[in-house]
Amino acid sequence: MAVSSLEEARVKGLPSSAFYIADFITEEEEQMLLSKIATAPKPRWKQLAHRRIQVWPSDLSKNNTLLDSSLPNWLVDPIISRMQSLPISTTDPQSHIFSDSPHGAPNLVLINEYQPGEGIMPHKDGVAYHPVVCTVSLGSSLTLGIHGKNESGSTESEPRWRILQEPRSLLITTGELYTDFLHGIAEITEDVSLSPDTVSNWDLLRSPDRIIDGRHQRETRTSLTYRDVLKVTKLGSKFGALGKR
Ligand SMILES: O=C(O)CCC(=O)C(=O)O
Repeated sequence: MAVSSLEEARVKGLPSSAFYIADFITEEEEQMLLSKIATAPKPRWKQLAHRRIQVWPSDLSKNNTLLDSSLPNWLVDPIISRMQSLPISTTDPQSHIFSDSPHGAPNLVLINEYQPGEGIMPHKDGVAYHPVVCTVSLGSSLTLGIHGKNESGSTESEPRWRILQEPRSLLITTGELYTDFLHGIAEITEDVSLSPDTVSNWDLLRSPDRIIDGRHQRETRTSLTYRDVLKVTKLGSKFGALGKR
């Protein structure tokens, strides 16, 4: 990780705020994570129409509540520890991206796996979470589209901005980008028309030279999205209350 504060990783030209760090994890760490994901028990995978997912430590209940439980170590170290050691600005070395979140750290990890041609419709992440999303990408690059709404209130079909997420990178979205805009991944096998003019984080990429004629052919891409769920319930406290009757 070559930056000493998030400020150095800010994606310019976007609504506030996005940060992109190309080499957030090493190749060995990427392989470790891919192998943990691949060897997770089969029922962990949920097959959706256009991707498959794992949710750690568990799905949210209907009212957006997480059952209190720790994340496995391989999802904490190195990723969460590294996020927490990265100051937002060097003038305040104690502050990090989850300093102001209710639990001071993410407590939910959603793992998405996309084959070429798969994606996710433009959406907002909603009110269940503190408005910070940290996404670590594994395996392949693809672009995340940032969409606005048109005058009639419907989602714009074409993204206003695109962010290229390389393997081993960290992308953080927060603020207006979280609350006012939608994000999605187009269901295509190749990202095209990639250039400094069309990719918001071009100057922060590790390997812009791997994009030939503005094109990038997708391979299997896995993402780990880290969030802090606002409502957490302890099962133990419920049993405790019953026990006292
Ligand atoms: O895979 C990604 O980078 C995006 C995932 C996403 O938008 C979501 O989980 O809500």
